[in-house]
Amino acid sequence: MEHTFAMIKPDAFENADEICKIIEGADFKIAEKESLTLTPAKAKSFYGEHKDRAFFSGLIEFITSGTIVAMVLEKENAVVDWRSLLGPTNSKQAEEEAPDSIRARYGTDVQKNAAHGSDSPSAAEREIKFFFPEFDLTETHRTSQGEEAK
Ligand code: DAT
Ligand code: MG
Repeated sequence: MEHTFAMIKPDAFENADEICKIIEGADFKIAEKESLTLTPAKAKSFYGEHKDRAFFSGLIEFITSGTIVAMVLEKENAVVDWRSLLGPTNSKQAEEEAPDSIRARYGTDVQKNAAHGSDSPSAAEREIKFFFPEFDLTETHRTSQGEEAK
């Protein structure tokens, strides 16, 4: 079973319960879930790959501006399927190309885009460990009936 990292961003925190229902309705198991506010240092580390981009300081300011929900999602093809449910990075583009996507429904533009998803299995592993260092990626956290595995 594959895992990916998902984060509901501050602009969509008020819609977190609704977004979680969409996630579970798309057959993901939410294996971990924690609400927190990122410090600037932690945000810079998480988004380190973008540190030289012009939008970096705005991104850090935005992502630290309120509560986020960090989650581990479990599903076959979790990485690709969560990116697909998210939609394109820019919520304006998402509204055109993927109107049912989470970024179309809950985001606003290229910065305030409601949620994050790991872009590869290796990024998923890094990002899951960043927020949930104890998480066991080798374990399946649900049975085929959708029940909690012990
Ligand atoms: P994604 O979140 O789809 O993986 P990314 O990794 O390229 O996109 O960028 C990380 C985040 O940075 C993205 O969710 C929103 C912000 N961002 C990306 N491109 C931007 C831009 N041109 N202007 C402002 N913010 C941007
Ligand atoms: Mg990315």
